[in-house]
Amino acid sequence: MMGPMRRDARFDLVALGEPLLEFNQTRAGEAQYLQGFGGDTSNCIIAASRLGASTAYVTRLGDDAFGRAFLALWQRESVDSSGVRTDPDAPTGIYFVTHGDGGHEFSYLRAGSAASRMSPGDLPLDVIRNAKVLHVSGISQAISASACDSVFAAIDAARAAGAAISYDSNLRLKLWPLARARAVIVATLPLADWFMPSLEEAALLSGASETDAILDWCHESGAALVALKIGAAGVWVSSENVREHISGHRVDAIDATGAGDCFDGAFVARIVAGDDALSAARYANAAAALATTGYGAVDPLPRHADVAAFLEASAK
Ligand code: KDG
Repeated sequence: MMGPMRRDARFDLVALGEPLLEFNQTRAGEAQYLQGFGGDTSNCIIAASRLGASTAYVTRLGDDAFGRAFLALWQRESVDSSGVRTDPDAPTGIYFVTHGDGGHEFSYLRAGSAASRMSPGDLPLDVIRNAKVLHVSGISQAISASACDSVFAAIDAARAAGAAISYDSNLRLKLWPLARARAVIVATLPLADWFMPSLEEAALLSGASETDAILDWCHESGAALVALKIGAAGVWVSSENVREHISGHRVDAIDATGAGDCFDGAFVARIVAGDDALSAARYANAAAALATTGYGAVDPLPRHADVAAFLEASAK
């Protein structure tokens, strides 16, 4: 347990999921890997914290060097970890990122990890109920049945305490088959205030290929506000009243790992700061572009001054 527990104020954002130690290939085809940090919800919470939100993370770590490295990381990044449990009997998960013609690919060593042993009975409800926004993902739900149950229990507790829910489907077909993923994700959509899938995964989930049909499917499935992330081409924002495309920014992209998570954290940080959905998405779109300009999921996550300067320069 590290980091001060804020009892005086609610956390802007609490995220729940699995952190993974990252080994990121430095050059396609070569066997050199840079060690970093990943895990979609951990990336998201660090992005939000760097951009000025007050944050906390909920997970289970192994009682190992990698788990301790994460606790130190969150402390450096001002992410409260009083809701992080240590599991003496299971390891912290890891993943490798390799790069090829088709972009980046993830290979996991996470089966049986500490985070996959999360269960509704040992959730830190005090932290979850203290959130203005709870962020969860399809990966948090895919890693095990008890983690999936934990996500739904956390959503219930957060909503009952008045929190908004932010949700990224982050579809990983290495973790669960499409039919099960779709069933769980569709059950989650009506509970979420903001749904932030990538175009590729929303196409797979919906079975549609046109953007409008994909967005319609999201709303028909219960999503109130959708930010559909389309990589270098930017993002679509869609709700009952709005359907607008925000163009991508031209940057020298090195590694897109974690860019979608950065979008999520930036979007929520700006909404909590008072932006409307379109302004928050414009900001998050810029933050996510900057996140692609360095290696790894966490290192290149920008700070507010970086995003503000980038937005100002791109407005000229
Ligand atoms: O979005 C980036 C994440 O996918 C990466 O950090 C690893 O969380 C991860 C996963 O399970 O794919």
